[in-house]
Amino acid sequence: MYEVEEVKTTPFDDQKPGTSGLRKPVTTFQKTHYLENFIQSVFDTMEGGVRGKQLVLGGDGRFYNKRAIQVIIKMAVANGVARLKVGRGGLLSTPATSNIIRKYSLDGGIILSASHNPGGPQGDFGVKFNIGNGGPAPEKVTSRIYERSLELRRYFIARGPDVDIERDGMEAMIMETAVEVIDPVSDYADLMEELFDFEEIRSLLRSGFTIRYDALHAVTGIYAREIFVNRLGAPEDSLRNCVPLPDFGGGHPDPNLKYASDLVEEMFSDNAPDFGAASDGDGDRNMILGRKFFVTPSDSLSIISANHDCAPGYRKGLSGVARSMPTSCAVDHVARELGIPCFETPTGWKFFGNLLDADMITICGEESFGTGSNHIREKDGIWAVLFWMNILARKRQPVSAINRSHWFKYGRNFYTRHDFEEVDIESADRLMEHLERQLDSLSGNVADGRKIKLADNFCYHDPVDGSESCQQGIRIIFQDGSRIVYRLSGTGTKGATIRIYIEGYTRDMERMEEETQSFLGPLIRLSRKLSNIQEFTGRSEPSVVT
Ligand code: VG1
Ligand code: CO
Repeated sequence: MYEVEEVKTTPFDDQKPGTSGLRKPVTTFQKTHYLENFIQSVFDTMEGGVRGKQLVLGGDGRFYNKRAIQVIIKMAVANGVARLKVGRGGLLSTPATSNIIRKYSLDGGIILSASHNPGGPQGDFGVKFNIGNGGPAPEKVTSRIYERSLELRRYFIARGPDVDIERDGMEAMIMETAVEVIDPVSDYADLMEELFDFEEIRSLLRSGFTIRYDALHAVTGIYAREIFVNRLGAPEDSLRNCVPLPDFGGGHPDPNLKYASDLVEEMFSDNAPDFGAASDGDGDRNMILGRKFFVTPSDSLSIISANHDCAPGYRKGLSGVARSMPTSCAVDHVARELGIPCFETPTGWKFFGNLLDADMITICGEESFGTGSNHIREKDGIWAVLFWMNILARKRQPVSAINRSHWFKYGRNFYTRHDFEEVDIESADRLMEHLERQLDSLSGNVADGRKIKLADNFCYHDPVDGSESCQQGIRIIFQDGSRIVYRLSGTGTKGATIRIYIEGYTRDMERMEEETQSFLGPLIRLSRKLSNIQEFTGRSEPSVVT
């Protein structure tokens, strides 16, 4: 019924994976051979060859997901993959995929997602490749894939009928490949039950504690229903937008103050629930809200780390923690108190992989609404939500009270990120060069009355494999602990996005409750001045402030 065809193709020159996989407009992926070329490049560069390997395949359900799933199944068959597990309906969140790879000792996985980017025919699509530890392919692997894509002249695909992926339990032997359709939720939900005290959370919910979870019409809807409603007993109306849609209902599936505005509005209203949360397209990001209270992702990482012993899975203690460089230094204070190391890595989850594998860290996170631990090798939205619920079930205090007492103990790291999106690429490059040129003169100098301790372009030396990743962002660190960081996004698909991260620290009780943008006002103005952003880009204000 199926026949392998070798298809002649010509290479594309733009298949270089960014911060998190290959991300392009859907229309690019729809070009003849585009998806196929990239997948064949992934297969061709797998260590020891792809023949006989066991892989998992799923996606966040966005437009083109189902089409791409069929293409990849047929390419896996043609390339002699031994076993391919496919999420039912083509669905699998990024964290669930990571778990499947680890639980079943697979060789890797393919996740079809452009994460928080909008979907639909005019939206974005993406392909992420994860390796045998369950984590995103490290740079040495993604560069191999890219190099291969530049010389690819043929790919293999099986011609034959589409595979029915709508029923789990289905298993078919297609040529030499066992194609198995799996329930995308149950293994993941089981893992969560091992890590957190579900009984305690159930009792919190029974006590009248109310929650609202917004899946933003993306993949976590199916996980949220099983975990929060079926297993934890939360009422049905705890769920918002929990049916995955190919266009995410027209929105950005990005859990932040701008794109999850309906949830934010509800959480800041007078009859707000006690706890609110949201996740992104592929389920690896999270936003945590209390009644009339927003927890910054950097604070969330710090609070989870400080309260790790609330969750049964972490009572043995933490071996260390890590944060991406632009993430606020809040967790550093917790690490110091716990007497454990704190690592600083470049942006992107792939940089945590080695530290997790070597058990040098247990919990890690990024300012971009990503938190996770050694339970898998991806950031994990629902995990973070459950961690918070477990802390709340233990402490029986409002989210705001937990966050405030954390500030009183460790001091507060005020933090904001200003994104200038869809900027002309050349102007963005020129702005970065302009900053780079100033670095020497800034170091040791004073800007706006603040002494600069260090100004550099961040270079990471991986302590596990000795690899070096430089040019990871310009950072200006002041004597008083404040920081300004500049970098260009590696996930956008339209022009360039300049991200400016601004952080200030205080232990002054009088200033703890100040509004973030006003506390950081002088630093924000300085960040604009040093970069000359208005002149380079013509923009005076950012498009997104988080
Ligand atoms: C952004 C975030 C980064 C995150 C990455 C992938 O990258 O800043 O922290 O790891 O997205 O997240 P960039 O290069 O645009 O700043 V996801 O949820 O897309 O897998
Ligand atoms: Co994501």
